Amino acid sequence: MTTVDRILPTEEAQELLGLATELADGELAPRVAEFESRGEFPRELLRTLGRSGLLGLPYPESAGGAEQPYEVYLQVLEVLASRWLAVAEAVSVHTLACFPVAAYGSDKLRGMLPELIGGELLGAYCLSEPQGGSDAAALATRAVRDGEEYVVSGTKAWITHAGVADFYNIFCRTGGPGPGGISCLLADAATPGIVPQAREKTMGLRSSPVAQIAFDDARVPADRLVGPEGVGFRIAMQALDSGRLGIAACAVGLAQAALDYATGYARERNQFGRPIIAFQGLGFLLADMATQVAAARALTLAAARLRDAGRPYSVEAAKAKVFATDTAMKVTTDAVQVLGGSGYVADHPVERYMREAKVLQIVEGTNQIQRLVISRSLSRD
Ligand code: COS
Repeated sequence: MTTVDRILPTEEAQELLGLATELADGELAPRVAEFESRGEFPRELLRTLGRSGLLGLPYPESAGGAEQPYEVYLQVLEVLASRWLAVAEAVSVHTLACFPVAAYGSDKLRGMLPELIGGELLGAYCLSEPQGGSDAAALATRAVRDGEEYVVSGTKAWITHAGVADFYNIFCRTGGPGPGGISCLLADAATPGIVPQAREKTMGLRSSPVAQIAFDDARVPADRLVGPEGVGFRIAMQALDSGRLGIAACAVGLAQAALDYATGYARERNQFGRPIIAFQGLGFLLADMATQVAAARALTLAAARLRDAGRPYSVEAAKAKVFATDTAMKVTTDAVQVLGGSGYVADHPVERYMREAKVLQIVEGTNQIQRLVISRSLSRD
């Protein structure tokens, strides 16, 4: 395992990263292969991370978080992702799901934050729909006010933590068409009429449940409206700006794991009387992989520092997400190549890494959508 040379801003951050590494090595690494092959969600492990304070890292201490800069949170995510991507993704999705209430919730809703991010509960984020993925502003799930409740009907798609989450952020239409008619509701998962469907059979991340959720006239109390009516799209986009950095960090961790494994293999494996890393064809391939991982990490942390400084960072988050996830796809594919036939079978984890990398180019905005965000910014002053 290569040691990544990190500069962390405080001793506390150093300790947090040490704790995350300990948990990643002691709790995640020994279980990942078995849980992935069984397709079992490690709910108890998420509780362990929560009790260790790793489920609310960027949120204020008053809200039950650890008040860490994003720069630190992302490096923790990276370490978790290098051992078990689905667990790191779960932490990232939960952090995303806490954003709407933390940033836009009423005093009453914000009062729930210690419970939401304290570690016992798990959140999910319901934006995509069967007919509206990239075009998020076209979403059709409706919420109609009826007295002190909203009645929600429609279907959400590709929901990570469907069926295992304790609370859902639901982006739904309370007004007319377009982004201005969208609102955000925070619903308890146990609300009657919220019905998770059968799990999708995914290419990778099999321990992470993903499914559609049907909303069959689910009644959500009106005081669970997050922010005013009509600002839901803005909330969703801002949450995704942060979430995309989380996905970028997951990609860096996965790519680092693939690089480490392929390097170890290339040093041990002998052909023609010497380790295969001594052949320039493979040595240079590994050199490019190492350079790409370092560049992806640097870009991701640079965007995080902008966020930490309170500066606009949407476009930089999109660049980080594109670069880091494309890098993860390339580096994991090359890692399989380094192992040759052994890379193509499940005896070695690079086969899983390559399957897992693919989804990172798709979730929280496809890489085509990230390029749209970047190119639009280039066409403006
Ligand atoms: N932060 C804050 N506000 C934002 C924003 C952001 N990052 N992005 C857009 N907005 C605001 C705009 O400022 C605009 O507000 P006004 O109407 O007040 O001017 C409004 O939202 C609409 O923005 P825009 O016109 O850019 O919306 P589009 O319909 O063109 O959609 C994209 C923009 C394509 C970027 C958006 O739909 C998107 O990100 N799609 C991908 C969805 C996604 O990531 N899904 C994954 C779900 S989680 S797995």
